[in-house]
Amino acid sequence: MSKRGSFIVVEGLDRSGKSTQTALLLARFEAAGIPAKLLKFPARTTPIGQMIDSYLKSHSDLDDRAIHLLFSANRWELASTIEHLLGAGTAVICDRYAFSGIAFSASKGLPYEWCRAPDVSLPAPDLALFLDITPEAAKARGGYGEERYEKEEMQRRVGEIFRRIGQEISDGGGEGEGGKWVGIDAGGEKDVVAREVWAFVEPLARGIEGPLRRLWPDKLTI
Ligand code: Z5A
Ligand code: MG
Repeated sequence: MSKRGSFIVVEGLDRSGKSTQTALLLARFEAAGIPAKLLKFPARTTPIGQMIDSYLKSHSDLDDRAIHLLFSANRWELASTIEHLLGAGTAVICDRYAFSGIAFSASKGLPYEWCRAPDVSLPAPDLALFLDITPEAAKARGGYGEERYEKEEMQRRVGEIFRRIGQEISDGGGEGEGGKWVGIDAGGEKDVVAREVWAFVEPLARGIEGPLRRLWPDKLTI
């Protein structure tokens, strides 16, 4: 039976190096001759993504719940693309995913369970890598940008919720909760972090035999 592609998600705080590391990871796949596609959330070019982009740049205002649902809808509009790519044997690398959705909205005060609900049943990554960095070290990388959420106090709360998500996934053994969650020290040099990322990804890189799982299927009740 031919293998499906592996689904790798990279999460982390602002300036932790997600975009840097996902680009390096894509290059690793390409160098190894393994088909791979890099996606980024929010995907700002779709119609929903454009609304999100406008909100993040403070060109428009939205209710906290409305923007949360748009972030989730932005993932759902690409869910079938992810499935098709994986089914065709292409690895999918995501720069942020549903875990960012929960972490950022819950840190604004929305209930955690409510934040998770719209992402229940999305394609689950086989591996989620959390790039861990102190807000101080992140700030030293050129400071936060001008977009919403790019404030130190917000980033601290976001970090706490990411850790809760990771703990729950690890406590559940990863089964059905979206594969394995791994924290990586992202404070080192780019190539040092890249080597550590590859050490976790390499065993999955050439594909996976099991079926694609869904995020939090036990939360799906009829
Ligand atoms: N958001 C949400 O609320 N709900 C959701 O569902 C989703 C997202 C999906 C925009 O996301 C906002 O959307 C984000 C979360 C929210 N808000 N915040 N904050 P985004 O992904 O577009 O966010 P961003 O602003 O583009 O993040 P970022 O700044 O791109 O961070 P990064 O990708 O982790 O970092 P980087 O671009 O790779 O690196 C940043 C700088 O550090 C750059 O100059 C690098 O050259 C440098 N760098 C990278 N690695 C290193 C190392 N190892 N050493 C030294 N310097 C380094
Ligand atoms: Mg980025």
